[in-house]
Amino acid sequence: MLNIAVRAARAAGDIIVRAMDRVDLLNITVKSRNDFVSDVDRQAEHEIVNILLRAYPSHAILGEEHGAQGLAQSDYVWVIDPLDGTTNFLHGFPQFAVSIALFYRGKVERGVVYDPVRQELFTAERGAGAALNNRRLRVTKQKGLSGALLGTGIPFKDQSYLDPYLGMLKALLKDAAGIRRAGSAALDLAYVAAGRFDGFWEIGLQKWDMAAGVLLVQEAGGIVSDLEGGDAYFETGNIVTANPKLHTPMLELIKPHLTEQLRYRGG
Ligand code: 2AM
Ligand code: CA
Repeated sequence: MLNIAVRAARAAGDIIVRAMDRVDLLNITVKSRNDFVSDVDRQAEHEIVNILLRAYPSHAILGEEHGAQGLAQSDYVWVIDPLDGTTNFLHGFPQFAVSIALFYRGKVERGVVYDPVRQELFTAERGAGAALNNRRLRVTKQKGLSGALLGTGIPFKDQSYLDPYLGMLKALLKDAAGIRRAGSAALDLAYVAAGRFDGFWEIGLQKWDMAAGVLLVQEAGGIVSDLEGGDAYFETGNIVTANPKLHTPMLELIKPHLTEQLRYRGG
């Protein structure tokens, strides 16, 4: 199943790369405020869905552009972001990726994040580790925030998150060596798995932005949680992730800035 996911991710990557130098000719639709989708997102997802369903006709699909299909009929669900970092892509800023995850009975079992510009293929299989171009990945051993390089995403959609977010940013900035906002959550998570980032946090993500990256981090020995340290990151869309030594210090600095809206109220 990982091989099929890799084949689909590479095929989507080819479509994206071919379109890179003619972005100005693309048909771009605004889905909602600051949310863009292009023909490339749609074509790439179409290709991924075709490859997956040809191999596994009974599996369900949840895609950023495609929507949900067959969720009630199958224990297997493919969660797809055909182009994570669409805004970057549309600006020719070379930081975007294809993200494909396979859930079995609600748990992520396989994950692929593919950066078609650098041709970096990040793969993870539950219990079998994470890899970059077939080389085993491990999170960093960075102990505290001092000297740490963190990734983040700035809330772009729901402005009510902005003030609490800026409080967190300020608190984490004080000690960290640096904070980067690169624009693709899937790649940010892959970078935590690869030890390029010591940690990463973001508010307001979708399941398809995170699913494959979450498994990459976990299989590389990292910790993934929601803003309160619980495991409701898919439900809330809010995620804090780091190596095991840095995760708690990050949560401690985030906690004072939580608002009611940012707390998990589900069961
Ligand atoms: P996307 O490009 O696939 O939408 C950037 O902060 C991260 O948030 C990216 O992974 C981006 O994925 C995701 N994201 C989700 N919703 C978004 C939106 N409405 N606008 C911009 N980025 C969004
Ligand atoms: Ca996305």
